[in-house]
Amino acid sequence: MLSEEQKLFKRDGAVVLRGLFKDWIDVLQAGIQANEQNPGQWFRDYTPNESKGHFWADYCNWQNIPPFERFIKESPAAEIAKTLMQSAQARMFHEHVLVKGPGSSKVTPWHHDAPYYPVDAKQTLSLWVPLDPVSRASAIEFIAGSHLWGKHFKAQSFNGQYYDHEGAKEEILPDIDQHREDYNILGWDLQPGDAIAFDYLTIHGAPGNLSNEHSRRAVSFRWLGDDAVYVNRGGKTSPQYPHLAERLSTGDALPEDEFPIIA
Ligand SMILES: O=C(O)CCC(=O)C(=O)O
Repeated sequence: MLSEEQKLFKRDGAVVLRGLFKDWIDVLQAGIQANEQNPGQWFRDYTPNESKGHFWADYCNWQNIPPFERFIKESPAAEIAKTLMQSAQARMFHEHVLVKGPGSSKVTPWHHDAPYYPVDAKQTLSLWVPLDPVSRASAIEFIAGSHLWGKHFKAQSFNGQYYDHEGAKEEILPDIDQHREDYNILGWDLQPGDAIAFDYLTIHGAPGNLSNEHSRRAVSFRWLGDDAVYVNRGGKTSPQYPHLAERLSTGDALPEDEFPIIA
């Protein structure tokens, strides 16, 4: 099962999974609603000055949001992550809610996630699960094969600020939008029930939400494989986990209570 998807995930660093989460849409919608009603400490509105079409995000709340906890522990997500990562186990890193309201013009800039995470692993997978139909024009996009470039581009927030990591000499990401024809850019029309699996090193970005009728709600569930360890990046990370920096050093195993092995 999933052998074709496994090949594409390995080759392209991103693959679409069709219809595997149809039974989980109501659960995840309830999770987003609960998150919005009771935001966590890292809640961000990226569009505070907009009167409409807000882009908000929050993360690391799944242990306080029962529908997210249910999805993580009971849906096929962990087994799928394990299979695609070709890992003996799948560990939960965190969930990330990303909601663009109807007509939101806020673009998610091109980036890859690994440089700002306080973890290191060869086997990594984010499962981006949309809860609304997403047209190709509004779709999150991926640069095929960019996870194999051997690059760690300088970490940048969704607002364009660079992270200041001690001793880091990372390159700046090239201007992809000016040279789209130079890249193999992947993106898909999506329906609720579909998902996209991608590697933490795969470069990705998303346009605004071109639909004026509905939001573009998504939850990205971040998974880690067998070799995952903690990394102190010598500066702020995203997520931040300040308590981990106090008790862990680079190369230490991740604490099981906070980052449990699910499958
Ligand atoms: O949903 C988006 O706009 C971006 C998602 C993303 O960057 C991620 O899941 O890592």
